[in-house]
Amino acid sequence: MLNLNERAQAQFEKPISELSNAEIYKVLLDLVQEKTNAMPANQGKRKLYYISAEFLIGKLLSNNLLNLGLYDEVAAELKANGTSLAEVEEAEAEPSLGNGGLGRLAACFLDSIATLGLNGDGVGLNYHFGLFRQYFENNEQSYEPDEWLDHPTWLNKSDISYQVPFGKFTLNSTLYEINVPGYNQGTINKLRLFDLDSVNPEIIEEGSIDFDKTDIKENLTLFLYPDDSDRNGNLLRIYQQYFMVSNAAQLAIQEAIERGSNIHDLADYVVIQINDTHPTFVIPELIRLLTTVHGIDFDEAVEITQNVVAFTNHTILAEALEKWPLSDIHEVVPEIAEIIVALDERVDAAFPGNAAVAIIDKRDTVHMASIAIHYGFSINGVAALHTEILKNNELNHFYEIYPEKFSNKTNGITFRRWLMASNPELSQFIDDRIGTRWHEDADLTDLLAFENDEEALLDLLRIKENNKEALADHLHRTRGIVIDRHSIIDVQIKRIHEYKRQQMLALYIIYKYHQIKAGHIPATPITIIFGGKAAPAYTIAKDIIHLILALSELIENDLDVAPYLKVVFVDNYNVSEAEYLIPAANISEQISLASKEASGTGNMKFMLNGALTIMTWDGANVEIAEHVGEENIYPFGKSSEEIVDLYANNAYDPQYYYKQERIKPLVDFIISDELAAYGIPERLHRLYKDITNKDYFMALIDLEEFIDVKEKVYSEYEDRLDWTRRSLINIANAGFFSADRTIEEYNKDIWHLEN
Ligand code: GPU
Repeated sequence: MLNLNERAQAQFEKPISELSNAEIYKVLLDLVQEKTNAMPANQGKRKLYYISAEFLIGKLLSNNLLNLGLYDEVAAELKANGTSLAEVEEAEAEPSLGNGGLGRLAACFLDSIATLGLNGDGVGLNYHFGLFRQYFENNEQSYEPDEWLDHPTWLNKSDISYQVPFGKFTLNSTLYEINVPGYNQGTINKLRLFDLDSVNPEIIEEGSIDFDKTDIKENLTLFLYPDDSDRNGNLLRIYQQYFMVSNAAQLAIQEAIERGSNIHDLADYVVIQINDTHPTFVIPELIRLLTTVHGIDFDEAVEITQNVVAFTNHTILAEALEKWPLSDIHEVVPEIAEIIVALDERVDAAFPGNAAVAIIDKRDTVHMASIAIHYGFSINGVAALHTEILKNNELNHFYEIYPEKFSNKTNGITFRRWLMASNPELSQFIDDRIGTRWHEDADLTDLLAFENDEEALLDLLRIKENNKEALADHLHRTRGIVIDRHSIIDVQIKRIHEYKRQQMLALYIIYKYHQIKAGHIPATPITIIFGGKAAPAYTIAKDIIHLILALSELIENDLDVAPYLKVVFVDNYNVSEAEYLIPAANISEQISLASKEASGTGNMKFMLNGALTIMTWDGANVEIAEHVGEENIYPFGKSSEEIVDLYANNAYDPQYYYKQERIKPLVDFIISDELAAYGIPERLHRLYKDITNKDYFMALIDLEEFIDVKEKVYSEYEDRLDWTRRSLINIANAGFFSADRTIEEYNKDIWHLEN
């Protein structure tokens, strides 16, 4: 017995039934912290440091209770006292430490690393306000600081602190830690977040997320990805990155020495995985520490570092492959700039004339991925197709030199959060049919035996209906949004970016709107839900949000259409919103331009929760299709080879597609008078011009096929039992996409941690 009432009395002098959600949350937070603080850390000679600019961990209460085996008991005690975990969790603030798939992947990985009993911690920064809190005003995206630290958190302040020597001053760090208990493991790892005491929220301008970018001592850990569209923004990002990795490197070396390393053998004690290029400065920083603090000569320091660092690439988008002017790095940390110059000279000597693999280019720009590939021992992509594109196209020049460094690690998701905690009814359905072994091995294929079991299918259908009901209640309670709980729930949730093609779905909405106007009424009403943030400096992405919000309002006000079609844009989309949306979805939109989405992980979460996927041949969608079979998924669109060729030959012409009979009216509608009543002409005209003249991410190229496949999907939804049968097949084949499988592969091929 946990005796929550005794704890409530001791803490608040009241029984549970008289406490607010925030008070009950505090009782449970303290209970879990007591337990995990007392648990031993995973052990092992070699330790992994997973360094990442983001950790999108989500709320932790349910997940921690689940992993500690306390979930059912707490749920029962709360129920006996007239409340529930879902209600209590409303009082928990979601940590604002991440932004997208890369950050969520890091969070799933921490859960799996702990669950597999491996010795590995996450290392990052403790952002006080995260990216930003998104809200909508006049159908536009607006910003406010996300004040998650104002609420009780899972952070433990440690007594670990390091000095980080920038060129012009030195800063002292403070380390905060969050316990990461594995599922049924009895041990913990940690997420270690560095901060500094001098950070000052007062410098943020009232009612905005703007602040003085030059005031490093006060701004360093205020925000994740501060605007870098000017030089001061660039410098701030370099300050942040160096602060993160200098702390991480000092921590890793100190702990290795404590475990017995003599530094020469550091690689036997430490492996560092860098999550994309943001932590790449850890390479010159290790070399700096080894040479200046630990007395190792330069050549050996390079060799040691090379055996410690491994790199994961998450994108082929040029804009996301980080490059910094050497002069900026020199301004922030001259010593690191000098080491980079020395590393570049070695590359030059080894591969004379091979400009494609240079670290510093002719314009004195430093290519971070080049440092990571030359001076790390491993580079991996995040889905099979993505890794092939890296090897054959994007990073081909490196692949030619170092074929042995390349490997694929298809992403995965933790089933603890994305099924057991967020969809307890489905989880119970599975337990009742195939037992609980899948909790350990993620193998759900025994469910296939129920493919034609009508009772099971009806049960599954009922669970989806319940989750839709819960979503409808949630949207109503939190935002006053009313959706038809019996409508088809069709969802696209992810960062807003042209390559993900939210604008293509918006064009389909225009198509459907006109169809309904013309009297083609859908058999079942349709609710299309978007969620996601646009980078504040990304104008077209903000224009796309505006288009969708304007369309949503137009349709809402059109009494001919509103009963059959609703468009919802969920503001401030985050992990907690995803936990409502994904279990409720019938349709998963995975419609990126082929070759551009490195993997996707939302696609896996929808599949696991029984949504059917509309997909392009991109990222991990390709592997999802292989696992579920093409009868159980809806592919469309050009192949990645075709797209790669079009770019190589500069051969895409949006005008050609724009002029097609079915497409032109849809695109023209963006600048119609009807829509203008809800829109801002400047934004809509800019978007129209972009789509018709540039359309860099080719929204028009697949649009006709997309319309056809969407019509097919909606019509096939009408056979509920067959739809649910295919939903079951999707769930049954999701096992491959468990992050435990991914982490086992990382460990076997890259990390070699014992357990
Ligand atoms: N991704 Br690079 C991000 O979320 N942020 C980034 O800065 C970069 C990549 C995503 C990819 O877009 C997505 O395809 C992938 O599934 C995810 O990383 C995790 O690998």
